[in-house]
Amino acid sequence: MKLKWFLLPALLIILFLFSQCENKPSPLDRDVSLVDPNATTQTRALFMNLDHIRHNHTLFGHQDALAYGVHWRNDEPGRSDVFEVTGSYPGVYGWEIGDIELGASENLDNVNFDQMRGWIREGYERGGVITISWHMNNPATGGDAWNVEDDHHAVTKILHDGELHENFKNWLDTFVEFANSLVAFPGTENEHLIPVIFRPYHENTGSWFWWGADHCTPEEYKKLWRFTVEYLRDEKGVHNLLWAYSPAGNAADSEETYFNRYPGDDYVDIIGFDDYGSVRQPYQLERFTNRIRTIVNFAEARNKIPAITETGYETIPDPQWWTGTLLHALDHDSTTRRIAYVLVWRNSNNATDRQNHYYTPYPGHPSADDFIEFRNHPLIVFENDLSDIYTIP
Ligand code: BMA
Repeated sequence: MKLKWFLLPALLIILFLFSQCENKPSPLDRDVSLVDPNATTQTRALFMNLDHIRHNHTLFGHQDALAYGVHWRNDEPGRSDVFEVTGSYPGVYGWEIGDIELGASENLDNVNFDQMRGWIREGYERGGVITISWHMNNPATGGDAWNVEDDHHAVTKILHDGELHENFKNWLDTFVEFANSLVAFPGTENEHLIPVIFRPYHENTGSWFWWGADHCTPEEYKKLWRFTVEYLRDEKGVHNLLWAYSPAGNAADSEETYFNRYPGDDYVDIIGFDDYGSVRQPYQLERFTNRIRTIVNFAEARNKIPAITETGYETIPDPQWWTGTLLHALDHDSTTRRIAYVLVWRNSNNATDRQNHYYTPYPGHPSADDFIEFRNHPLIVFENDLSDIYTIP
């Protein structure tokens, strides 16, 4: 059949419109400016997708989820208290590398680093998000992260004292090696480094860690953070990190406290806070919701991602805590609903570790039913609900 002459322009217009459709940028394909302009594709995708998902959902995270639970430890692959209660793993996995700087084979909670690497890969390959904290030992005293008596000005020393500075760089190198060893789908075409939300020097507005408020000036803290970013990113070429700043809860009560020690927009991707105080009895829920709102606003004003980087109610003595307190706050209003994720702390093993130090239920725990209800709420996302967040659409 011959094309009628008057159909030709229409055909050209249709072809033109099609070509425009193909070139139209996806809503996620915007210019995000990360701490690391050379971040890997998956790291960039993680940021963009979290930033997208958070408008409708909040991811749920658990520290050390795959390593041990209240009544089991290390022995059975696939176990997780969260999974055993809800039928899904958490959407976010928190891991802790304290003691890696000593060359130890296990972290300060006796989690073996080789196994941790395996669990990180397992959670990531199922589509979960990985975040790492570091209770680094005190580099000036050799004591642990909480060793702050007789102030030793560790931050000043590692920044300015030649020998300690070199030692500190060696400590950072242990993390460089670990970050570079987090490889997904090894040996396949899709082999790549696992993106990590890295959360060093946390709760810095309190004074219980050597990097805390009473032990260094705001300028020294910022210098420490920026040095760490620049050393890892520029000197060591680590490009699979998003950087999370997570001061203690009360820092989220005012702009002045939050930003007093903030290292700067060029050095932070995730704007977080750790809050245990306001989510346990006597509840201070208004304060907690205000803090979430404040963090969301701080993050959105800077094109960052807001998160509750740590929270929880130890042993969850309130059987309705998940929906009555946590969900109540997360789902409070259109602003609180835009927080990207919430991570609760670890389920310490009762027999071999600290007793009564756990933050999610295990099967049979009085808050288990309420935890299932929390998990089923449309706002809340566990690993089963996650679609691919490591591809830029
Ligand atoms: C703390 C407690 C400690 C633990 C540390 C690092 O909050 O859980 O028992 O050693 O975190 O994971």
